[in-house]
Amino acid sequence: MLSIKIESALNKQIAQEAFASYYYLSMASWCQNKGLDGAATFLYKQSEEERAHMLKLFAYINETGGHALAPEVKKSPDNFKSVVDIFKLALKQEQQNTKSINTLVELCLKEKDYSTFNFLQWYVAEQHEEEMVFKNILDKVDIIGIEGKGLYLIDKAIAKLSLQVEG
Ligand code: OFO
Repeated sequence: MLSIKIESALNKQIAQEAFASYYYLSMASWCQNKGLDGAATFLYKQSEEERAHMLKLFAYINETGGHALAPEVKKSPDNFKSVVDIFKLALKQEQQNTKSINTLVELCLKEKDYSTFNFLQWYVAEQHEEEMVFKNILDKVDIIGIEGKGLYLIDKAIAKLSLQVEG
């Protein structure tokens, strides 16, 4: 049985995952508009994954005696400076979500809710994985650069990544 405190913290996390899903959707759409199909495919997939993370929370809360609530989602920006800017913002978004998950984990320990603590370990691992993927993309951007054919090559490399990433 979830305590009110943990239930409400998990519902806040639902809003975080929903925001991440819409944020990536907005980034994907921008990339598609610019003809960056590899980055668009990757980000659409990432958006789906964030939605799946949100639904996993819905299931857990409702299975544990709580009530999962559909969140109010803050508006995502529609425009971005560049694809590099997008991946920098995406990494920042992941780092913020890692902080949010860590705060939740700490709360579970404080409240002695070991079941939710255990449930959240999946998210801890997932955040590690996602931060790594976005850092990896930014490293590629640093190495290849976006001049000349660089942007095309980076888009191709990101397209390849979207075939590998599961979450
Ligand atoms: Fe939900 O995994 Fe990233 O944010």
